[in-house]
Amino acid sequence: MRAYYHDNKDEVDFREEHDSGVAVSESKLSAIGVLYYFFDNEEDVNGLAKERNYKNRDQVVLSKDNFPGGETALKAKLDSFYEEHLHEDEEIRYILDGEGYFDVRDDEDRWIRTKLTKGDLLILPSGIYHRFTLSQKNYVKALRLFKDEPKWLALNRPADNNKYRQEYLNSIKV
Ligand code: KMT
Ligand code: NI
Repeated sequence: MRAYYHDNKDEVDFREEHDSGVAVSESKLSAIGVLYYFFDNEEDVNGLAKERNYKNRDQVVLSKDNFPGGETALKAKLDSFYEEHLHEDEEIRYILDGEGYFDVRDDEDRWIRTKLTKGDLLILPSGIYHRFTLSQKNYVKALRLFKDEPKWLALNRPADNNKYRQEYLNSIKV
């Protein structure tokens, strides 16, 4: 995992690195409720999931070559992941293969880009604004773990009055 401030120049291709050159530490991430782990095996992922009371999961493959519905469907999916949004539950993402970027908003509303590769695991708190994109490798295989039923609901920004958004903001106050 590598984390840094996004250069905010993504008019051309959001799958590029967009590294502003300013690195972001794991402790900065944890201060905004984003937790990072590295696990080289799924057993350890299962352990963490159990500890945090996760009950559901699925596996997602995003790839140009074998996405159901082909490239047009993949493009639509990726566009929706890249729309800034939040979820009402905490979620774990574990990269099994390939790579991708999770962008999360910091406490001053700046984009932090995290580049995740095989073995990287990120916990996103409920209520955080974020977005996802593939890198130029155009391939990721990931586990998505959910506390309860998989909630596909993505609330696009603005969702500022949402209860979980409010709770999130309170949780990161210093
Ligand atoms: C999300 O929450 O935005 C996602 O799960 C994106 C795809 S997971 C590789
Ligand atoms: Ni999301």
